[in-house]
Amino acid sequence: MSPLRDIDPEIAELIVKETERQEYQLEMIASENLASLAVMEAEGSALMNKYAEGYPSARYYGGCEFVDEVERIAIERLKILFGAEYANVQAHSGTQANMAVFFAVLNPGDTILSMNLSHGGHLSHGSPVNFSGRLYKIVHYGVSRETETLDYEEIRRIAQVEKPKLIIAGASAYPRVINFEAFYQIAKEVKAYLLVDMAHIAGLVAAGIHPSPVPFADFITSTTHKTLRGPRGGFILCKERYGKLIDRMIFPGIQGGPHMNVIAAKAVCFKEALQAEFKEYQQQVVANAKVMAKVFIERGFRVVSGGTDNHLILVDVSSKGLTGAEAEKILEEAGITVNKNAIPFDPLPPKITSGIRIGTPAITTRGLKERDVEEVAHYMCDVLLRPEDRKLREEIRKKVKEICLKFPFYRK
Ligand code: DSN
Repeated sequence: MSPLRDIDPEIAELIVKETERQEYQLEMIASENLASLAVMEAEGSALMNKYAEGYPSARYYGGCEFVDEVERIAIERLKILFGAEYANVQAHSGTQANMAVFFAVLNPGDTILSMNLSHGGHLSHGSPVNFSGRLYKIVHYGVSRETETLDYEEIRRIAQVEKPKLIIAGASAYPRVINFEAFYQIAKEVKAYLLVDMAHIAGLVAAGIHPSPVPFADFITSTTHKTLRGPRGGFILCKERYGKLIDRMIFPGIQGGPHMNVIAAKAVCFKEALQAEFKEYQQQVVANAKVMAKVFIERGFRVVSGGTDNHLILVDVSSKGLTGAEAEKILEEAGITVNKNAIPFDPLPPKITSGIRIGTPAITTRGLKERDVEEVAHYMCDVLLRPEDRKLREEIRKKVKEICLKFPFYRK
């Protein structure tokens, strides 16, 4: 930190504050995780200085011999990790990965069938405020009102009526297993391409805990920083026959130079994910989320779909007279970070919401196990059930800090 302190103490100080926030609070935003020091070292390396437009051995710049090797290693590891035919590791983000797939197979005005954002989908799957919603005709499926889970017969019905050119499976707030084979059958029946955006569950898929979309999808997009626990970034997997098309759509289609430092960090993340401990970690992530759901239900909260199969739960806090925004604030004051989140058929607007989304990837990285999560979940329920009690929030904040001191933030 010293060169930064010398040159820019203002930014240095803010980095220290944010690092301490992450270190002494419990991070339960379902899309966040804590990358290892090895990943951070690779991302903060001299590779960030290198321009390398193009692909290994076919660059528009000299001096690429070492970054070529880095990108080749990242691609090979990623293909092995997911058993995929083809991989592109240059996408700067999940949204860029999705954009490249759309540009590869769609023309403006074509129809996409995807999950409704308010039922757990994602902005880049066709929200009107996103490029995807502006360029394409979007038709949504959602979850069933009764079960709050995907109803594949209903998705089939919509697909048969709307005849989409692309179907997207994947979500950012869906706590249940997604049946990729069912999506594949539907896509085949209506002759649509199938894109699986597995950003949230990529780590679970890599560890074999969630069924893999690889045998079923034409294209798979993901980020690298959620359950996969790498740097912020994206990637695309596809069948060999689409590989060159996808490469061209990422560069020169929608991006310029790849971020070679980030690609190096992705390679490190993929190596970590190939280790046996990664599977144990992912199993613990799910076990911890199940405990979290159990406690919330025992304490009288309504949990969307009645529980979870993955790394997150959605709690309907309106069942206790709170809005999502209020619950997020109360938990923050108690040292616990979550995000307000729409629940299916939410009557409240997205900036208020009736729910909160709670994820276990980051706390599991710190080493919390079922007993610890049970304790934390009770603290969360305690403060949410007594929203007027500020003193209780201060007390819980101290307890949360003790837990944080017990479970290290930094990991080699
Ligand atoms: N914004 C991310 C999330 O929180 O789920 C998805 O990209």
